[in-house]
Amino acid sequence: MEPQEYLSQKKKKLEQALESYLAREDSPVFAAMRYAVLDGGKRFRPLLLLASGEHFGATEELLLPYACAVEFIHNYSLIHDDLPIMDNDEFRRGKPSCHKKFGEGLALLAGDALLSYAFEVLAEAPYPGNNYHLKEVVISEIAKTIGPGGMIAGQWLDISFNPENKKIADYQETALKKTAGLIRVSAVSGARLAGVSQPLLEAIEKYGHYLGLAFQLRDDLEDLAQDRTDKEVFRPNLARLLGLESAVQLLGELLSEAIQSLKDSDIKSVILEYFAEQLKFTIEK
Ligand code: GRG
Repeated sequence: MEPQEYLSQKKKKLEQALESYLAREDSPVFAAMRYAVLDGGKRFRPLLLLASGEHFGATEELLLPYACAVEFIHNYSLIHDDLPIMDNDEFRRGKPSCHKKFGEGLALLAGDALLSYAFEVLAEAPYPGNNYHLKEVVISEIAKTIGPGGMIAGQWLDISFNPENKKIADYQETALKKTAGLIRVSAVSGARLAGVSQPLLEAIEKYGHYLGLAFQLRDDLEDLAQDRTDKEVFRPNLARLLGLESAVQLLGELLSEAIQSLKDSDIKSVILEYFAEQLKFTIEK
């Protein structure tokens, strides 16, 4: 099956599952959660989790709750990042951001609620065969990736960033923690739930690492190309530091590394390769 067709089928299933989780209550908090999560979003991370897991033989039924949890976590981070006290963005996915629609208090709570709901979904998720331990490891890895040493640390680096004397490594540390971690752990969680061997897990982890770094650099490139970086001059943007052409070159290298990580371990998945191909960036002349 072509990657586009596979991904569009999976996206439909994912949207149904997200809607069903979020239909639980008719409260203001759930309304704000639904507004933020549904009706938009590429679903890059949950689709990656599904594709990685299914490639190694896990079932969609097993993987879907984990995929939804990852998307809830991602949306919590977007709601909080958009708040005036953070990035102060009035729009998200082409519509008013959650706090513009519902007010800051309710948006803050909707973000909190999505985070805790994600862990409720994870706690109640099925586990492969009789291997409960795999589920524990997956939940623990997700928690570490988004916690005080992971995404939260990355967001702090981001909002306290001062570009003076900063090196490429500083930008990459921020990107790694803030953005790449959740992408890496999505790819790894799918494979782990499928019960793959340690060498294959390491290959998927490397693939997710490079894919995640590429994802952030591509976002930086889009900001730079569309001249959206002025207001964020004190937020890290590696593409601005490197300049457009060098950044595009680095992006190509990161994506090649991601694909190479699969090839080195003989992981033949056109779908996983397609995730990398989607992140390619060409300079319009
Ligand atoms: C506030 C705790 C906390 C964390 C925030 C991920 C993050 C950390 C902030 C989001 C802001 C941002 C621009 C991050 C860079 C990563 C990125 C491009 C996120 C947008 O993800 P997409 O493109 O969005 O997958 P969709 O709408 O497709 O889901």
